[in-house]
Amino acid sequence: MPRALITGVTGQDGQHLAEFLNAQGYEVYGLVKGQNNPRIGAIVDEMPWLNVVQGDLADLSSLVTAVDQAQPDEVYNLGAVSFVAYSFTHAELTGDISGLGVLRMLDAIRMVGGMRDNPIRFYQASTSEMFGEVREVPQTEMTPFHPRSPYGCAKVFGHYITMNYRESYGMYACSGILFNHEGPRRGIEFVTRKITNAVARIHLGLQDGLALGNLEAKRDWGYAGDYVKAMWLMLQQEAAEDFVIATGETHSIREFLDLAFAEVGIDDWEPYVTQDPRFLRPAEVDLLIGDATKAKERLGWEPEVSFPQLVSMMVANDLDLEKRKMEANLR
Ligand code: NAP
Ligand code: F7E
Repeated sequence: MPRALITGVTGQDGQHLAEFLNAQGYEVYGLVKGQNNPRIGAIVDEMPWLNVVQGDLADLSSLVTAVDQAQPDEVYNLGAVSFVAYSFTHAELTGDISGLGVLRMLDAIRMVGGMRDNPIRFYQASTSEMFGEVREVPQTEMTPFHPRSPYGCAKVFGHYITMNYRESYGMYACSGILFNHEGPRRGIEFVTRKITNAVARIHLGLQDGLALGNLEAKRDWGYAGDYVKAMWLMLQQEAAEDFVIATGETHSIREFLDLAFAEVGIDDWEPYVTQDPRFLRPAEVDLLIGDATKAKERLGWEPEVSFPQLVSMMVANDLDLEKRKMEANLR
């Protein structure tokens, strides 16, 4: 039975990946930080087969212990401070966890893996945010980086240190440069889920409106369930390489609003949406669109969920959740 260790298992991708690997027959270990992390209960209820190990990307010794306990064949480093807006106000923390945390995990793997016959394979969660102020359209594995946030800068470090450990020590270490991917498990702080949650609540009479920042930004949005399969495929290749994972389509926040409000029969969302400068960023990433040709040709990977299907799935999920909360309150 192959064994995998996932950092960031309480996050959106960590949950999808844990389920995917469990279905593939893996023994799955999930790294959870914090003395009394409130999210442990929820994931253990949902995934009783998950082996929880303690560890923090800020603490090398805890990572060594976790890797030693799990003895994984594959490590997926998904743990990060991942909210771009938050990274501007918590730049040092972001650099420490999303940047140096990658180095610590690579070192933990070298220390524990160095004592084994079969090497540990490593996946790093790189991001389209590294392209930032884009130098070409669409973006490929060869597009130069120009990050626009402390988060993007930290991820560039993580990306290059992964490449450096591959080149220096012959490690099977690779990065997936993933464009935005969403779904019902997306955190409420991200714009897609913020919108679908608000649409559901407005429809049910629980909320009057929605305050957003820059409506003109464009993103290449895919479905998280499709993207975790690409992470796994990257670790099944003969040699470690980096891949862009994207849909190849880009849509503005306005287009997302069009589709989300249409799901509850509202054609004109303007009366419900206000623009609030609090949600603008000191520097913005205006346009992202990825070219995943390499992943299609070499990994045989294709996204399956379309943009309209993604929006529809997220609104339906939030309607269901909010209705269940209302029913529970009436009981
Ligand atoms: P997420 O939902 O924000 O999850 C982040 C995870 O990191 C959480 O489980 C969190 O645990 C964990 N974490 C935070 N600080 C930690 C620390 N000090 N030690 C150990 N774990 C820590 O993010 P996601 O959307 O699933 O994304 C997964 C990864 O892919 C992240 O690295 C993200 O930067 C990257 N990425 C995401 C996207 C996207 O569109 N989703 C695109 C490209 C790259 P707690 O909940 O306990 O804090
Ligand atoms: O913002 C604009 C905002 O926070 C998307 C992370 O997973 O994907 C994610 O980063 C866009 C930006 O995601 C609001 O200014 C407008 O232009 O949903 P987001 P993100 O910044 O693209 C990348 C690939 C990652 O790697 C990250 O970890 O939407 N926007 N109004 C808003 N954004 C938010 N959050 N809230 C608003 O009210």
